[in-house]
Amino acid sequence: MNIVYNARHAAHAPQQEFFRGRLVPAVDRPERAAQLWQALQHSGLGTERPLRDHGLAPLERVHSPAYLRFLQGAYAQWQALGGTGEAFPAVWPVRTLRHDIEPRNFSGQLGLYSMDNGTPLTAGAWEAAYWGAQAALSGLDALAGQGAGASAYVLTRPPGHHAGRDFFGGYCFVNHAAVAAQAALDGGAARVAVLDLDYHHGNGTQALFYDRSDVLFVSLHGDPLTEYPFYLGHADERGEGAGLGCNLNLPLAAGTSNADWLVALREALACVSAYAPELLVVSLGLDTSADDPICSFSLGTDEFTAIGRSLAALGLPCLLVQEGGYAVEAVGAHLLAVLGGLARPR
Ligand code: OKP
Ligand code: ZN
Repeated sequence: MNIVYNARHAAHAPQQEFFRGRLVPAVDRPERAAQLWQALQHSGLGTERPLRDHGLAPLERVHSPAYLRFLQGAYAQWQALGGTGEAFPAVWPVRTLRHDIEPRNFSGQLGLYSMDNGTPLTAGAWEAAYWGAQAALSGLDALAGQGAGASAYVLTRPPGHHAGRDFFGGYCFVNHAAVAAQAALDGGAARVAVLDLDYHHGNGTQALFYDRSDVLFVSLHGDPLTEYPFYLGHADERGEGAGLGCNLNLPLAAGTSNADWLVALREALACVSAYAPELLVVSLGLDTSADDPICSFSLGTDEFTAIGRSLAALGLPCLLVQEGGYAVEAVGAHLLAVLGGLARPR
């Protein structure tokens, strides 16, 4: 098991986020990645691989240049206006409003390039997210030449799967899994599958590849009728144009039993297998656990182990990228269960 750790995740240390119109303690805190890293170090499960800088070009294959330019300078703009602490958007160009002109006003830009006010823009958000993408790319490098059963785990935060071509949201700024999937294609792969196991639907990843046949996106998640991100992730989203049939959403009601979750996992894996990708990227959210503070599935050690074992059974090169998982005291054990199942399938 190859492991790449983005230690610069800690540059993004939000204090607060909005929840139901009030500022509450931030959920995506550095402590959760520190716990994951600590668990890994005591596990003997993997070999750390170097974090290499691949520059901006692979990010530009997924995100718009204007968005990346905005993200890099956003906090400095906020400070120049006298802003302190985290910046939060407050106005958005919804239906009937224009997206084709970037406002000169910072609040206008912040709304243009975001999907919610639940994502604190900190001084270090860009640094953490940029190096998260570099970590995912480094994980991909580690897999090169290692053959079919090889796997790599990328430890980073903030998560990435809600970030779209030109917007942040859902704690995400750069879509690390999408950057890695696109880089694999650019490196010569014909087909890449992305399996999103986070509690929340990966709207950013889905949208990035929705009209393409070279990326299969399969996701198990809380039903958007009641769960964030609310506006994408329904079962009738099957892809469009050349991508028709290359998108599979398996929304599950909040409170879904572990048995039903595992049935959905089996369907997702069958879909991945049938697609015969050259690489599987897993958006590994651990916020599906029973003890997660903001989610409503009930997975435990047995189910996390089953995830690892079933991934191993696919026999595909597998790049796991960390997404959510907010039960700070428990996430380490959940991660080790997945990676243990993957390393020791029987
Ligand atoms: C990110 B990932 C709390 C409201 C919910 C969005 C949750 C983002 C989850 N302020 N905020 O998919 O784990
Ligand atoms: Zn999540």
